[in-house]
Amino acid sequence: MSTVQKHTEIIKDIASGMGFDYCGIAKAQLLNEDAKRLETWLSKGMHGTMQYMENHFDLRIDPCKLVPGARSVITLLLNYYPAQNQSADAPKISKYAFGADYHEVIRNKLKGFMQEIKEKIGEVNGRGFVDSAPVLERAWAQKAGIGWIGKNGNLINKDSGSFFFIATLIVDLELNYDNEYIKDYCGTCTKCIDNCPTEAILPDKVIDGSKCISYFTIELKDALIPGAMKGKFDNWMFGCDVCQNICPWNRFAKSTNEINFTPIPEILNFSKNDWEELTEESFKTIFKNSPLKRSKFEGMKRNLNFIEQ
Ligand code: B12
Ligand code: SF4
Ligand code: SF4
Repeated sequence: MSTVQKHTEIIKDIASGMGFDYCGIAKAQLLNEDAKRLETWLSKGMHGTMQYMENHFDLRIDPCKLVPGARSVITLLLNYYPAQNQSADAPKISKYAFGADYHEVIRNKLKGFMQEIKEKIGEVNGRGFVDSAPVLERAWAQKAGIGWIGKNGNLINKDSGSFFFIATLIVDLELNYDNEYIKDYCGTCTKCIDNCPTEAILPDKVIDGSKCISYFTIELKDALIPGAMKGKFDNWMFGCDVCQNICPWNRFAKSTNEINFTPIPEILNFSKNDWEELTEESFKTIFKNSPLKRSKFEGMKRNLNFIEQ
Protein backbone atom coordinates (compact mmCIF):
# COMPACT_ATOMS: atom_id res chain seq x y z
CA MET A 1 0.00 0.00 0.00
CA SER A 2 1.37 3.45 -0.89
CA THR A 3 2.06 6.00 1.83
CA VAL A 4 -0.66 8.29 0.44
CA GLN A 5 -3.15 5.42 0.56
CA LYS A 6 -2.09 4.57 4.12
CA HIS A 7 -2.50 8.17 5.26
CA THR A 8 -5.92 8.38 3.60
CA GLU A 9 -7.09 5.30 5.48
CA ILE A 10 -5.77 6.69 8.76
CA ILE A 11 -7.74 9.93 8.20
CA LYS A 12 -10.96 8.06 7.40
CA ASP A 13 -10.49 5.84 10.47
CA ILE A 14 -9.97 8.86 12.73
CA ALA A 15 -13.15 10.43 11.29
CA SER A 16 -15.35 7.45 12.08
CA GLY A 17 -13.66 6.92 15.46
CA MET A 18 -14.58 10.49 16.40
CA GLY A 19 -18.21 9.96 15.48
CA PHE A 20 -18.32 11.82 12.16
CA ASP A 21 -20.91 10.26 9.84
CA TYR A 22 -19.18 10.98 6.54
CA CYS A 23 -15.66 11.88 5.51
CA GLY A 24 -14.67 12.86 1.98
CA ILE A 25 -11.48 14.37 0.62
CA ALA A 26 -10.90 16.83 -2.23
CA LYS A 27 -7.76 18.35 -3.71
CA ALA A 28 -7.07 21.82 -2.33
CA GLN A 29 -7.47 24.27 -5.20
CA LEU A 30 -9.02 27.55 -6.20
CA LEU A 31 -12.82 27.35 -6.53
CA ASN A 32 -13.35 29.18 -9.81
CA GLU A 33 -17.02 28.52 -10.55
CA ASP A 34 -18.05 28.94 -6.93
CA ALA A 35 -16.18 32.23 -6.81
CA LYS A 36 -18.40 33.53 -9.62
CA ARG A 37 -21.54 32.37 -7.83
CA LEU A 38 -20.42 33.94 -4.57
CA GLU A 39 -19.54 37.21 -6.30
CA THR A 40 -22.96 37.43 -7.98
CA TRP A 41 -24.72 36.55 -4.71
CA LEU A 42 -22.86 39.31 -2.87
CA SER A 43 -23.35 41.86 -5.65
CA LYS A 44 -27.10 41.30 -5.47
CA GLY A 45 -27.06 41.94 -1.71
CA MET A 46 -28.33 38.45 -0.89
CA HIS A 47 -26.25 38.47 2.29
CA GLY A 48 -28.39 41.32 3.68
CA THR A 49 -26.67 42.72 6.77
CA MET A 50 -24.30 39.73 7.12
CA GLN A 51 -21.24 41.95 6.50
CA TYR A 52 -18.88 39.11 7.40
CA MET A 53 -19.81 37.42 4.11
CA GLU A 54 -18.09 40.28 2.25
CA ASN A 55 -14.84 39.80 4.15
CA HIS A 56 -11.91 37.62 3.05
CA PHE A 57 -13.26 36.87 -0.44
CA ASP A 58 -9.80 35.65 -1.53
CA LEU A 59 -9.49 33.24 1.39
CA ARG A 60 -13.04 31.99 0.90
CA ILE A 61 -12.37 30.78 -2.61
CA ASP A 62 -8.85 29.44 -2.08
CA PRO A 63 -7.90 27.02 0.73
CA CYS A 64 -4.20 27.49 -0.10
CA LYS A 65 -4.52 31.05 1.19
CA LEU A 66 -6.00 29.82 4.48
CA VAL A 67 -3.37 27.14 5.08
CA PRO A 68 0.02 27.68 3.45
CA GLY A 69 1.00 24.68 1.33
CA ALA A 70 -2.50 23.16 1.56
CA ARG A 71 -2.85 19.91 -0.41
CA SER A 72 -6.16 18.44 0.77
CA VAL A 73 -9.56 19.58 1.99
CA ILE A 74 -11.16 17.00 4.27
CA THR A 75 -14.93 17.39 4.68
CA LEU A 76 -16.64 15.88 7.71
CA LEU A 77 -20.37 15.57 8.29
CA LEU A 78 -22.03 15.28 11.69
CA ASN A 79 -25.70 14.28 11.85
CA TYR A 80 -27.87 16.40 14.16
CA TYR A 81 -31.31 14.95 13.40
CA PRO A 82 -33.02 14.71 16.79
CA ALA A 83 -34.92 11.68 18.07
CA GLN A 84 -37.59 13.93 19.61
CA ASN A 85 -39.91 16.65 18.28
CA GLN A 86 -41.07 19.87 19.89
CA SER A 87 -44.54 19.81 21.40
CA ALA A 88 -47.25 21.03 19.03
CA ASP A 89 -47.84 24.40 20.76
CA ALA A 90 -44.15 25.33 21.12
CA PRO A 91 -42.80 28.24 19.05
CA LYS A 92 -40.71 26.49 16.40
CA ILE A 93 -36.95 26.17 16.73
CA SER A 94 -34.75 24.71 14.04
CA LYS A 95 -33.58 21.16 14.77
CA TYR A 96 -29.93 22.12 14.56
CA ALA A 97 -30.41 24.17 17.72
CA PHE A 98 -32.11 21.57 19.95
CA GLY A 99 -28.94 20.60 21.82
CA ALA A 100 -25.53 22.09 22.63
CA ASP A 101 -23.88 24.61 20.32
CA TYR A 102 -22.37 22.67 17.43
CA HIS A 103 -19.56 25.18 16.99
CA GLU A 104 -18.10 24.15 20.33
CA VAL A 105 -18.86 20.44 19.96
CA ILE A 106 -17.25 20.23 16.53
CA ARG A 107 -14.36 22.57 17.31
CA ASN A 108 -13.32 20.19 20.10
CA LYS A 109 -13.55 17.23 17.78
CA LEU A 110 -11.44 19.01 15.15
CA LYS A 111 -8.76 19.78 17.72
CA GLY A 112 -8.64 16.11 18.69
CA PHE A 113 -8.59 15.19 14.99
CA MET A 114 -5.46 17.29 14.29
CA GLN A 115 -3.82 15.87 17.39
CA GLU A 116 -4.46 12.29 16.24
CA ILE A 117 -3.16 13.08 12.75
CA LYS A 118 0.08 14.30 14.29
CA GLU A 119 0.38 11.22 16.49
CA LYS A 120 -0.37 8.72 13.71
CA ILE A 121 1.14 10.42 10.65
CA GLY A 122 3.68 12.97 11.88
CA GLU A 123 4.23 16.69 11.44
CA VAL A 124 1.21 17.84 9.43
CA ASN A 125 0.18 21.46 9.26
CA GLY A 126 -3.55 22.07 9.13
CA ARG A 127 -6.57 23.93 10.44
CA GLY A 128 -10.10 22.89 11.26
CA PHE A 129 -13.12 25.03 10.42
CA VAL A 130 -16.80 24.91 11.14
CA ASP A 131 -19.39 27.38 9.91
CA SER A 132 -18.02 30.77 10.84
CA ALA A 133 -14.75 30.66 8.85
CA PRO A 134 -14.33 31.86 5.25
CA VAL A 135 -14.72 28.39 3.72
CA LEU A 136 -17.39 27.40 1.16
CA GLU A 137 -18.32 24.29 3.11
CA ARG A 138 -21.13 22.99 0.90
CA ALA A 139 -19.03 23.32 -2.24
CA TRP A 140 -16.22 21.30 -0.62
CA ALA A 141 -18.62 18.60 0.59
CA GLN A 142 -19.88 18.17 -2.97
CA LYS A 143 -16.34 18.09 -4.35
CA ALA A 144 -15.45 15.46 -1.73
CA GLY A 145 -18.19 13.21 -3.13
CA ILE A 146 -20.53 13.27 -0.12
CA GLY A 147 -23.65 14.53 -1.86
CA TRP A 148 -25.22 17.06 -4.18
CA ILE A 149 -26.40 20.61 -3.56
CA GLY A 150 -30.18 20.60 -3.69
CA LYS A 151 -32.49 23.28 -5.04
CA ASN A 152 -32.88 24.33 -1.40
CA GLY A 153 -29.13 25.08 -1.31
CA ASN A 154 -28.38 22.32 1.16
CA LEU A 155 -25.90 19.51 0.77
CA ILE A 156 -27.95 16.32 0.48
CA ASN A 157 -26.71 12.78 0.95
CA LYS A 158 -28.69 10.12 -0.90
CA ASP A 159 -28.70 7.69 2.06
CA SER A 160 -29.35 10.09 4.91
CA GLY A 161 -30.67 13.48 3.73
CA SER A 162 -29.45 16.93 4.76
CA PHE A 163 -29.69 17.30 8.55
CA PHE A 164 -25.90 17.43 8.91
CA PHE A 165 -23.37 19.98 10.02
CA ILE A 166 -20.38 20.35 7.77
CA ALA A 167 -16.84 20.76 9.08
CA THR A 168 -13.63 21.15 7.12
CA LEU A 169 -10.00 20.32 7.80
CA ILE A 170 -7.47 21.84 5.44
CA VAL A 171 -4.09 20.09 5.61
CA ASP A 172 -0.74 20.26 3.83
CA LEU A 173 -0.76 16.48 3.40
CA GLU A 174 -1.27 14.74 0.08
CA LEU A 175 -4.14 12.23 0.21
CA ASN A 176 -6.23 10.19 -2.21
CA TYR A 177 -9.16 12.22 -3.47
CA ASP A 178 -12.76 11.11 -3.67
CA ASN A 179 -14.67 11.67 -6.90
CA GLU A 180 -16.69 14.87 -7.05
CA TYR A 181 -20.45 14.24 -6.75
CA ILE A 182 -21.70 14.91 -10.26
CA LYS A 183 -25.28 13.60 -10.05
CA ASP A 184 -28.23 15.58 -8.82
CA TYR A 185 -31.23 13.72 -7.45
CA CYS A 186 -33.65 16.66 -7.18
CA GLY A 187 -35.06 15.79 -10.58
CA THR A 188 -38.34 17.55 -11.33
CA CYS A 189 -39.18 18.08 -7.64
CA THR A 190 -39.80 21.70 -6.57
CA LYS A 191 -41.26 21.10 -3.10
CA CYS A 192 -38.74 23.30 -1.27
CA ILE A 193 -39.28 26.20 -3.69
CA ASP A 194 -43.07 25.87 -3.51
CA ASN A 195 -43.14 25.70 0.30
CA CYS A 196 -40.57 28.28 1.37
CA PRO A 197 -42.68 30.70 3.44
CA THR A 198 -40.77 33.80 2.29
CA GLU A 199 -39.93 32.88 -1.31
CA ALA A 200 -36.24 32.90 -0.53
CA ILE A 201 -35.42 29.98 -2.85
CA LEU A 202 -34.69 31.20 -6.37
CA PRO A 203 -33.99 29.20 -9.53
CA ASP A 204 -30.58 27.57 -10.11
CA LYS A 205 -29.94 26.74 -6.43
CA VAL A 206 -29.62 30.36 -5.41
CA ILE A 207 -30.85 31.22 -1.93
CA ASP A 208 -31.61 34.84 -1.18
CA GLY A 209 -30.18 34.86 2.33
CA SER A 210 -31.70 38.29 3.01
CA LYS A 211 -35.21 36.77 2.67
CA CYS A 212 -34.65 33.58 4.68
CA ILE A 213 -36.39 33.17 8.06
CA SER A 214 -33.12 31.87 9.43
CA TYR A 215 -31.53 35.21 8.55
CA PHE A 216 -34.31 37.30 10.10
CA THR A 217 -34.53 35.29 13.33
CA ILE A 218 -30.79 34.67 13.92
CA GLU A 219 -28.53 36.95 11.91
CA LEU A 220 -30.49 40.21 11.71
CA LYS A 221 -29.54 42.34 14.68
CA ASP A 222 -32.10 45.14 14.11
CA ALA A 223 -34.63 45.81 16.84
CA LEU A 224 -37.48 45.04 14.42
CA ILE A 225 -38.07 42.47 11.69
CA PRO A 226 -39.33 44.17 8.47
CA GLY A 227 -43.12 44.55 8.43
CA ALA A 228 -43.29 43.08 4.91
CA MET A 229 -42.56 39.68 6.49
CA LYS A 230 -45.48 39.86 8.91
CA GLY A 231 -47.66 36.74 8.88
CA LYS A 232 -45.10 34.73 6.89
CA PHE A 233 -43.05 33.05 9.60
CA ASP A 234 -45.46 30.20 10.33
CA ASN A 235 -44.50 30.15 14.04
CA TRP A 236 -40.72 29.88 13.43
CA MET A 237 -38.97 31.64 16.31
CA PHE A 238 -35.36 30.55 15.68
CA GLY A 239 -34.19 29.34 12.27
CA CYS A 240 -36.42 27.47 9.86
CA ASP A 241 -36.52 23.86 8.67
CA VAL A 242 -39.31 24.03 6.07
CA CYS A 243 -37.12 23.41 3.01
CA GLN A 244 -35.52 20.43 4.73
CA ASN A 245 -38.63 18.99 6.39
CA ILE A 246 -40.40 18.98 3.03
CA CYS A 247 -37.49 17.40 1.14
CA PRO A 248 -38.26 13.77 0.21
CA TRP A 249 -34.61 12.77 0.78
CA ASN A 250 -34.99 13.53 4.47
CA ARG A 251 -37.29 10.56 4.90
CA PHE A 252 -33.97 8.71 5.18
CA ALA A 253 -32.79 10.83 8.12
CA LYS A 254 -31.67 8.79 11.12
CA SER A 255 -31.40 10.09 14.68
CA THR A 256 -28.06 11.48 15.77
CA ASN A 257 -25.72 9.47 18.02
CA GLU A 258 -24.04 12.63 19.30
CA ILE A 259 -24.88 12.87 22.98
CA ASN A 260 -24.18 16.64 23.01
CA PHE A 261 -27.08 17.14 20.61
CA THR A 262 -29.61 15.66 23.03
CA PRO A 263 -32.44 18.24 23.10
CA ILE A 264 -32.63 20.75 25.94
CA PRO A 265 -36.02 19.89 27.56
CA GLU A 266 -37.21 23.54 27.53
CA ILE A 267 -36.74 23.69 23.74
CA LEU A 268 -39.10 20.76 23.35
CA ASN A 269 -41.64 21.82 25.95
CA PHE A 270 -41.75 25.61 26.37
CA SER A 271 -45.09 27.01 25.22
CA LYS A 272 -45.53 30.61 24.00
CA ASN A 273 -46.60 31.48 27.50
CA ASP A 274 -43.42 30.00 29.02
CA TRP A 275 -41.32 32.00 26.56
CA GLU A 276 -43.23 35.17 27.40
CA GLU A 277 -42.62 34.70 31.11
CA LEU A 278 -38.96 33.76 30.76
CA THR A 279 -36.56 36.18 32.44
CA GLU A 280 -33.18 37.14 31.05
CA GLU A 281 -31.47 35.44 33.97
CA SER A 282 -33.23 32.11 33.35
CA PHE A 283 -32.59 32.42 29.60
CA LYS A 284 -28.87 32.75 30.27
CA THR A 285 -28.86 29.74 32.60
CA ILE A 286 -30.98 27.38 30.50
CA PHE A 287 -29.43 28.23 27.15
CA LYS A 288 -25.83 28.89 28.22
CA ASN A 289 -24.47 26.19 25.87
CA SER A 290 -27.13 26.52 23.19
CA PRO A 291 -26.99 28.11 19.69
CA LEU A 292 -29.90 30.33 20.86
CA LYS A 293 -27.28 32.49 22.56
CA ARG A 294 -26.52 33.96 19.13
CA SER A 295 -29.87 35.76 19.05
CA LYS A 296 -29.53 36.78 22.70
CA PHE A 297 -32.48 37.26 25.03
CA GLU A 298 -33.69 40.45 23.31
CA GLY A 299 -33.49 38.77 19.91
CA MET A 300 -35.60 35.82 21.07
CA LYS A 301 -38.19 38.21 22.54
CA ARG A 302 -38.23 40.20 19.30
CA ASN A 303 -38.81 36.99 17.32
CA LEU A 304 -41.54 35.87 19.71
CA ASN A 305 -43.36 39.19 19.45
CA PHE A 306 -43.09 39.07 15.68
CA ILE A 307 -44.66 35.63 15.29
CA GLU A 308 -47.39 36.47 17.80
CA GLN A 309 -48.66 39.57 16.01
C1 B12 B 1 -24.30 32.57 5.40
C2 B12 B 1 -24.94 31.27 5.79
C3 B12 B 1 -26.33 31.24 5.93
C4 B12 B 1 -27.23 32.42 5.54
C5 B12 B 1 -27.35 32.46 4.00
C6 B12 B 1 -27.75 31.11 3.38
C7 B12 B 1 -27.05 30.72 2.10
N1 B12 B 1 -27.68 29.81 1.39
O1 B12 B 1 -25.96 31.20 1.77
C8 B12 B 1 -28.55 32.08 6.30
C9 B12 B 1 -28.52 32.77 7.65
C10 B12 B 1 -29.82 32.47 5.58
C11 B12 B 1 -28.38 30.57 6.49
C12 B12 B 1 -29.44 29.71 6.68
C13 B12 B 1 -29.32 28.35 6.87
N2 B12 B 1 -28.17 27.68 7.08
CO1 B12 B 1 -26.41 28.45 6.85
N3 B12 B 1 -24.65 29.01 6.48
C14 B12 B 1 -24.15 30.12 6.02
C15 B12 B 1 -22.62 29.99 5.86
C16 B12 B 1 -21.95 30.68 7.06
C17 B12 B 1 -22.05 30.55 4.55
C18 B12 B 1 -22.81 30.09 3.29
C19 B12 B 1 -22.31 30.78 2.06
O2 B12 B 1 -21.12 30.79 1.78
N4 B12 B 1 -23.24 31.39 1.32
C20 B12 B 1 -22.93 32.06 0.08
C21 B12 B 1 -23.65 31.33 -1.04
C22 B12 B 1 -23.28 31.98 -2.38
O3 B12 B 1 -23.11 30.03 -1.01
P1 B12 B 1 -23.99 28.69 -0.90
O4 B12 B 1 -25.42 28.95 -0.77
O5 B12 B 1 -23.31 27.79 0.13
O6 B12 B 1 -23.74 28.09 -2.33
C23 B12 B 1 -22.43 27.71 -2.74
C24 B12 B 1 -22.38 26.28 -3.26
O7 B12 B 1 -23.49 25.56 -2.82
C25 B12 B 1 -22.27 26.45 -4.75
N5 B12 B 1 -23.30 25.92 -5.62
C26 B12 B 1 -24.58 25.70 -5.48
N6 B12 B 1 -25.09 25.20 -6.61
C27 B12 B 1 -24.10 25.10 -7.49
C28 B12 B 1 -24.06 24.69 -8.80
C29 B12 B 1 -22.87 24.75 -9.50
C30 B12 B 1 -22.84 24.33 -10.90
C31 B12 B 1 -21.69 25.21 -8.85
C32 B12 B 1 -20.38 25.27 -9.53
C33 B12 B 1 -21.75 25.62 -7.52
C34 B12 B 1 -22.95 25.55 -6.86
O8 B12 B 1 -22.21 27.84 -5.06
C35 B12 B 1 -22.08 28.61 -3.91
C36 B12 B 1 -20.68 29.15 -3.85
O9 B12 B 1 -19.80 28.09 -3.58
C37 B12 B 1 -22.45 28.42 5.90
C38 B12 B 1 -21.13 27.92 6.52
C39 B12 B 1 -19.96 28.03 5.55
N7 B12 B 1 -18.88 28.58 6.01
O10 B12 B 1 -20.08 27.60 4.41
C40 B12 B 1 -23.68 27.95 6.71
C41 B12 B 1 -24.34 26.63 6.30
C42 B12 B 1 -24.46 26.64 4.80
N8 B12 B 1 -25.66 26.73 6.87
C43 B12 B 1 -26.15 25.60 7.27
C44 B12 B 1 -27.46 25.43 7.77
C45 B12 B 1 -27.75 24.13 8.50
C46 B12 B 1 -28.44 26.42 7.56
C47 B12 B 1 -29.95 26.30 7.82
C48 B12 B 1 -30.54 24.94 7.47
C49 B12 B 1 -30.21 26.65 9.31
C50 B12 B 1 -31.67 26.68 9.71
N9 B12 B 1 -32.32 25.54 9.83
O11 B12 B 1 -32.22 27.70 9.98
C51 B12 B 1 -30.51 27.43 6.92
C52 B12 B 1 -30.81 26.92 5.49
C53 B12 B 1 -31.12 27.98 4.50
C54 B12 B 1 -30.84 27.54 3.07
N10 B12 B 1 -31.86 27.00 2.40
O12 B12 B 1 -29.71 27.67 2.58
C55 B12 B 1 -25.16 24.46 7.06
C56 B12 B 1 -25.61 23.61 5.86
C57 B12 B 1 -25.49 22.12 6.04
C58 B12 B 1 -25.93 21.38 4.79
N11 B12 B 1 -26.31 20.13 4.92
O13 B12 B 1 -25.93 21.92 3.68
C59 B12 B 1 -23.81 25.26 6.86
C60 B12 B 1 -22.80 24.60 5.93
C61 B12 B 1 -23.20 25.43 8.29
C62 B12 B 1 -22.47 24.19 8.77
N12 B12 B 1 -21.17 24.28 9.00
O14 B12 B 1 -23.03 23.13 8.94
N13 B12 B 1 -27.08 30.20 6.40
S1 SF4 C 1 -34.86 27.90 5.74
FE1 SF4 C 1 -37.07 28.43 5.52
S2 SF4 C 1 -37.10 30.56 4.85
FE2 SF4 C 1 -35.00 29.81 4.55
S3 SF4 C 1 -34.93 29.09 2.44
FE3 SF4 C 1 -35.50 27.30 3.67
S4 SF4 C 1 -37.76 27.30 3.72
FE4 SF4 C 1 -37.10 29.32 3.00
S1 SF4 D 1 -37.35 19.37 -1.85
FE1 SF4 D 1 -37.09 18.48 -3.88
S2 SF4 D 1 -36.13 20.11 -5.11
FE2 SF4 D 1 -35.91 20.69 -2.97
S3 SF4 D 1 -33.90 19.94 -2.39
FE3 SF4 D 1 -35.36 18.32 -1.86
S4 SF4 D 1 -35.43 16.98 -3.66
FE4 SF4 D 1 -34.45 18.89 -4.27
